[in-house]
Amino acid sequence: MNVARPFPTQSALAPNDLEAWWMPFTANRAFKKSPRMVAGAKDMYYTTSDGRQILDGTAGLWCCNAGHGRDEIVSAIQKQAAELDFSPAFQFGHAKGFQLASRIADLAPADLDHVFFCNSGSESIDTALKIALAYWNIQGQGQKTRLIGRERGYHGVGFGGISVGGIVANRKFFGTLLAGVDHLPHTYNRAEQAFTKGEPEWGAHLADDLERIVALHDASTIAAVVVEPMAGSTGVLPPPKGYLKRLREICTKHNILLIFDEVITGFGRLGTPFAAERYGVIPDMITFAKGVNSGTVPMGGVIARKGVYDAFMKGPEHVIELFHGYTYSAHPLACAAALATLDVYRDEKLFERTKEIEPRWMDAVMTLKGLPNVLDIRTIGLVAAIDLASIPDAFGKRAFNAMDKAFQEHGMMIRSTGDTLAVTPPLIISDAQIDELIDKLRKTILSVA
Ligand code: PXG
Repeated sequence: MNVARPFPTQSALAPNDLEAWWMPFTANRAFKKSPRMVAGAKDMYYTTSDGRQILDGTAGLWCCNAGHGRDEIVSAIQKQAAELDFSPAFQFGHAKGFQLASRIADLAPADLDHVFFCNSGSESIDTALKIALAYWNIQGQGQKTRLIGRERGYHGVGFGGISVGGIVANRKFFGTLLAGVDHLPHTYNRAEQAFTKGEPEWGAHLADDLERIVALHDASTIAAVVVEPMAGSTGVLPPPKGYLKRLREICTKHNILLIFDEVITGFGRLGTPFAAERYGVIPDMITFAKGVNSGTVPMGGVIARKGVYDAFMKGPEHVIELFHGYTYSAHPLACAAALATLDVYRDEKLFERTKEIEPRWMDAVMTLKGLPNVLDIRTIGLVAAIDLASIPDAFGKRAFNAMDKAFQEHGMMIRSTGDTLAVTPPLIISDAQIDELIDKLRKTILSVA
C-alpha cells in the first residue's frame, strides 16, 4: 500500500495529509510522493505554497482566459453571493440567467440564439446529444438515433461524451458505452502535416468519410455528428483547411445535426468568440464551458439554433418541453462571474488581441523546432502542442517528466497528454511573457532530453 507523505512545507496552506483526495486524471501515487501544490493566483502567475511564482502556461485547464484573480470578476462573485446565492432554475428564473443567455447568443454566429445552461463541458455534451435525440423524436423521426463522433475526440467524461469521444484510455475501462455510435477518422497525419502553422493543407477529404457512414446506416437513422473544431485534449489537431465546411455540407445534405464542441475553442482561444466564426461554418449546436467565466465558477452550456429551439415550443403551454436540466443550471454565482468575464473580454478586446498576436505566437513556438526529441509542433490561435519522442517502453513518461520539471524547476505550468506537451496560456499574456514561456519551454525540453 502506498503511504502518503505529509506535505513537506510548513505553510498554513499546506494540508496535513495527501491521502484522502482521489485526484482526477492524475497519477495519484507519483503526485503524493512529489506534490505540485498551488496556493494562490494572480493574472498570469500561480504562487506555490512555498512562495514560488509559476507562469500559467495552461490557463488552468484551458479555462482562465482572462487570467487569474481579476478584480472585476472576484467582486461580481462576492456581490452575487451576498445578494442571491441560489435560485432554482426549474420553473423559476433570475435576471442574470437571462442577461447572460442574451450576451452569449449575441457572441454566437447566425441564428445560434438560445442557451441551455449546465455546469461543465461534460454536461454540455450530454445535453447537446440529448437535445439532438429529442429534436428528431418530437418531429416524428425517432428512428434517427445514431451519433457520430471522431477518433481522438474529447467530449468530457459522461457516458455520452466518452461514447462519441475517441480517446482509447477514456473508453476502454467503461463497458459497452452508448449503443449506435460511429466515429469519423481523426485528421492528423504527421507525414503530411508536420510543423504546420495553423490549419494544415492536407486532410479536408477525411470529412468525406461521413458519406461512407451514411451509406452504411442510412441518414434516416443518424441524429447528429459531433466534433471539436480543433481537437484539444488529444494533443491539439487544428482542422485541415476546408474540412469543417465539408462536414457541414454533408450534414446539411443528409439532414443530420452538426454539433461543435467548443468547450476549449469558445471564448477567444482561436481569436474569435467561437471557432464557428473563424471557420465560417454554422453548426446546429455549440457546446461551451471553461472560458465562459474564465474558469471561476463551474458552468457549461449549449447554444442551439433557433430552429432547434422552436421545434420544442409546441403542445400545451403548461407542459415542460424538454425533460432535462440540473439543480445548478444557470447558478447565480456562475452567471454573475460570466457577465463580469464577458465585460473583461469586451473591454480589453481579448479575442481580437489573440487574433493579432497569433502570428507572433506561432513564430515563437516554432523556434523550438530542432530541439532534441521534438517530432512535431502544431500551433493555432493561442495554442501550441509539441510532440516528443517517447522513451522506449515508457510511453508518456518523457512528457510527464517535462510537465513535472516545468513546474518544479522552471516555474511554469504546462499540460502533458501522451508524449505531447500542450501550452494554452491566458489570453492576457504579454509579449515579454510569451518570451518567458518559450524560454522556459526550451529549458524544459532540454532537461528531459
Ligand atoms: N469537451 C471538450 C472539447 C473539452 O476539452 C470537455 C468537453 C469536458 O469538460 P469538463 O468541464 O467536463 O471537464 C473538455 C474538457 C487538457 C484538458 O489538458 C482538457 C479538458 C479538461 C481537462 C484537461 O487537455 N477539456
